[in-house]
Amino acid sequence: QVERVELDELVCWRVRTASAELLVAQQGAQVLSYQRDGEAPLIWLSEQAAFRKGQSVRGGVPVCWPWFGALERNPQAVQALYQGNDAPAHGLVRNLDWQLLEIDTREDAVNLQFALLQPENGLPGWPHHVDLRLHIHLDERLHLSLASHNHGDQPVTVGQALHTYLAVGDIRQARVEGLAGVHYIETLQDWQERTQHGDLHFEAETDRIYLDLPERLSVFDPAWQRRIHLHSSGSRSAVVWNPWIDKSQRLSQFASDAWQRMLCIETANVLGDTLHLAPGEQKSLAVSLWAEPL
Ligand code: TA6
Repeated sequence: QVERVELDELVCWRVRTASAELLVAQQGAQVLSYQRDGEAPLIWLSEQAAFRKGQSVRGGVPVCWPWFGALERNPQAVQALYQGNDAPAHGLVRNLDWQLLEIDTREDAVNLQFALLQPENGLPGWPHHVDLRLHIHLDERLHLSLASHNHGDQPVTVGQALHTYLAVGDIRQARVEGLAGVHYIETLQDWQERTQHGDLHFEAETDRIYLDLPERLSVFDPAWQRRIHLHSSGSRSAVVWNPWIDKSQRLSQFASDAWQRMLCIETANVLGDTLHLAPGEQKSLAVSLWAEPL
């Protein structure tokens, strides 16, 4: 079933199925946590998470839209649509109050539909009429789908990402599989373009944008004796991020050793893979997440 709960300043919804629990904040339609009974959590939430209006909660799946990261790192077509002054990191919608439009519960599945129905004149500094909906479908997997619907009379170009914080037993033992041969942008080395050789393992801060991705990736998580699977659609790019020690201590809501237990794999439309919507057009960015024991 679905229950409304308040965590500090935020209205949240706790979802129970026969075998799993999910927590989502109405602010930003941000999934906060997800765990199947008897298993390790799949989605990571910071032990120091703060639930404040207007502030992104550290962890879960923040929605980055209508740009990813720093606006000036986005293609010109994305930058041109914003006329505001200070462009916040990761766009304009993750700290806004969305609406829960629909709850549909069945014995072993739940559907939630959140929406950010913008006024005709769009968002502050972003005067374009595009409606956003986040569809959460929970069965034996977690399915997230972000639909953008252009109700304006002009085409728009959007950068976006489902900024998924996965929980892992120990990042130093983890491996991301499925990236061999894939090109990526090394954002920590002047955004140089490189090619991935073999599985990705972690021994320092990692912040890479992978391009021309396959639809399926997996995370070998031996510390928790499992493999996490991600199956995306509507996306050919993804950001892989772990802050490691120093960066995590410069970020909000990050306990000193928490970097060891999280890994962001962010299903995205960024750089050459940005989203183009003609007037009237709707497109979705989606990812399905599940884990299997080794
Ligand atoms: O997705 C990686 C990233 O862009 C990192 O560079 C870091 O900034 C992270 O997102 C978190 O950003 P936030 O604004 O949520 O603290």
